[in-house]
Amino acid sequence: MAFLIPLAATPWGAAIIGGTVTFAATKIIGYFTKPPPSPPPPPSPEITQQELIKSAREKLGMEVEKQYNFAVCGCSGTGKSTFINSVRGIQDIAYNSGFVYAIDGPAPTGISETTQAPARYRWPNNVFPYLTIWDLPGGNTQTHPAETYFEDKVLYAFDCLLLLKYGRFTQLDIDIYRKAVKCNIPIAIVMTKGDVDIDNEAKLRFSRPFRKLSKNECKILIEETTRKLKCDATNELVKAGCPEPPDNSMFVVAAQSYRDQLLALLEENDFPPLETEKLFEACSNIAVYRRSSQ
Ligand SMILES: Nc1nc2c(ncn2[C@@H]2O[C@H](COP(=O)(O)OP(=O)(O)O)[C@@H](O)[C@H]2O)c(=O)[nH]1
Ligand SMILES: [Mg+2]
Repeated sequence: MAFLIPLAATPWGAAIIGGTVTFAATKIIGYFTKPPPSPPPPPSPEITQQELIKSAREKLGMEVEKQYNFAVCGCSGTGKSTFINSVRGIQDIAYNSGFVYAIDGPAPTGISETTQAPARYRWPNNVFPYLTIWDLPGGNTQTHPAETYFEDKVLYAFDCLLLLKYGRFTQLDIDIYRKAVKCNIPIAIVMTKGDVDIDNEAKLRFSRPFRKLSKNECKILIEETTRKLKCDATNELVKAGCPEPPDNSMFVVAAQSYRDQLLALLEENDFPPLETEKLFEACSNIAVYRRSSQ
């Protein structure tokens, strides 16, 4: 698990393939209870580790020596804020003028992207005291220009990028992917709202919604739709001239179902969380592995 960079681009790919970073899910809870042993490695020979630390601090107020940091990026409406709430077991709240930000509180959904700044969140009850997850604004706007997005948001200083996608990749998504691969920054391609795609597919193929299918029909439909979504994403990236993403760097998720499962609200006939937990495990594995193996 956790091979989030095409192997040709990583000097430590072989070690990962050897299985040294495949940990049991239950161990993740122990990962982020200690500060990282070292800062993230520099992304290129032109940027030193000290410069990385300084840029992260100056541009985002991000202390990379004290915390692991995951970035959730992708264009507006892909479900970034919902995902960030869901993995922390927090209910969504619609943005309104009375909203008060709290680091362990909800990321508001439906916020106007043009006014949004990168926002950091932690887990409630200090579950992961040394992990911060960042809600990044969608780019390609006057405030967040696409050309310099990767550098402006210091994406090379994060432990892992989660590139959320619903529908087609935007040019900015493709640029982020390309730069992440070039700089050896772990990047996961996350296809959100899997429940919507799979339900649509159920109606198309069976003229019935997903919840009306048999267990076996559900299983087959999930497998085939997941495969198709990953195949489409791969084709899009390759067509755009990017390296082919490894299969285990792509995840189809249903974040709201994952939250329901965490909160013991998921019922037998509800839509399953798909690969949400697998994604979180993979990001955690790679983050800890990179910081420990310098
Ligand atoms: N069905 C479904 N809808 C989702 C899911 N995740 C997000 N959404 C919906 O997608 C819309 C945009 O979500 P939001 O988190 O605000 O997107 P953001 O702009 O990327 O932060 C909201 O109406 C969410 O309720 C999901 O897993 N399944
Ligand atoms: Mg949002």
